Amino acid sequence: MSADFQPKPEHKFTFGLWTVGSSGRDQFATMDPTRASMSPVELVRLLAEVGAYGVNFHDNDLIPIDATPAEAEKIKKEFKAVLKETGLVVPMATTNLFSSAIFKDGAFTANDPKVRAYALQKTMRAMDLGAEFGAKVYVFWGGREGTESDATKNPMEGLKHFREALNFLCEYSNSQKYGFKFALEAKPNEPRGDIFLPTTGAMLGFIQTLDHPEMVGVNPEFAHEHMAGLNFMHAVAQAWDAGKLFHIDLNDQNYARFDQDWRFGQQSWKQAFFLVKFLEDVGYSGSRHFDAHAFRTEDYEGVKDFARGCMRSYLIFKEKARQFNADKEIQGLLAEINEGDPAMDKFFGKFTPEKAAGLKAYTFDRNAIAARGMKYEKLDQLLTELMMGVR
Ligand code: GCO
Ligand code: MN
Ligand code: MN
Repeated sequence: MSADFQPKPEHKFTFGLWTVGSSGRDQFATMDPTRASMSPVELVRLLAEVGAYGVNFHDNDLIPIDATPAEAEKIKKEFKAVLKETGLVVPMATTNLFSSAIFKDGAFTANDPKVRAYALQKTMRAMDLGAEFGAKVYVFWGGREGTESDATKNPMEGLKHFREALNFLCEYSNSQKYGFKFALEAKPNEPRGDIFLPTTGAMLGFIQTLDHPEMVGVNPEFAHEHMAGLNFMHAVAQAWDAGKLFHIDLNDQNYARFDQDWRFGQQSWKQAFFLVKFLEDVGYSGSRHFDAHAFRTEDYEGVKDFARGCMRSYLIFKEKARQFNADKEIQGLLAEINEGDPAMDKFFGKFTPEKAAGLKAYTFDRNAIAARGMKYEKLDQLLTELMMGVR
């Protein structure tokens, strides 16, 4: 048992520069920043101090959008040096296609072709930057791809433009031999009124319409599915089932609220537990990326508490999942619940006309079957007590 809950490189805990680097400004900019900005170099040192494995970035988290080539070179040199000094790696990179006002009507799906072309140019350059730092996963979060009024944009056009952009960028990655896997991140709304492809499930359907579906998977985010009132673990399971779980954004959020981006494990304990249990049970080996922010009440000591808390809670849930899998009473109940029925075996599996005829002719005692108590109350209470630490 790893009861010290200390993060280790094999846990693959990563943070974005924009997460621990958040200055505490809120979404509506109703309050000034509450923390002074830290440089990328300082943020990498902070992440190393708390025990993270890796750091991810948007192009402009590292290189300001208006930096001169000489400034960019200097920043890259310093960043490479601090990665070497600390041993942190860069598993994922992405593009900021949402901060500059040029993206007010979207990036790849903007109505203005100049904006769409600029978004492609910016992404190719950002892919070059990510590849230079060894990133293997490239995330696409289309925060501004959407509408406030459906009078303004035809969703069919939006999908077509998004598809063309991804097809182009897959070919670009191949032409440069970057070996990127693309991970599409869905969000239902914010900052747009409605964002195209609002859920992980929607992304999974869309991927099959691309020229290189094998290169493209998803980056589901806990908070985004919860904003839409959905079950995050179910979305992750569908992605895993499809072989498409290329990355994951962990954080926390009350259901059906605005984007909260809380510390992982802060609020939705059971959902977080089942998520961690799922990832560990199936053997997910990618990054556990925390896309969250410390409360704006915090100084940088509080930011460290936040980052440590994300990782520590993950490891505690992992330990609880191990206990769940080892608990005799729980496992006994599960075995009972999932008991097979040999008399039914002949009706399952591949279709044959005989099987269908046999099943159609069979008589079920519907009321007797329905009368069986499933013991789910007992099972769930056992889990609740295990999580509450009295088991
Ligand atoms: C959000 C998103 C972003 C993305 C990030 C990386 O709600 O703002 O989650 O944080 O994950 O842009 O693609
Ligand atoms: Mn988010
Ligand atoms: Mn995210």
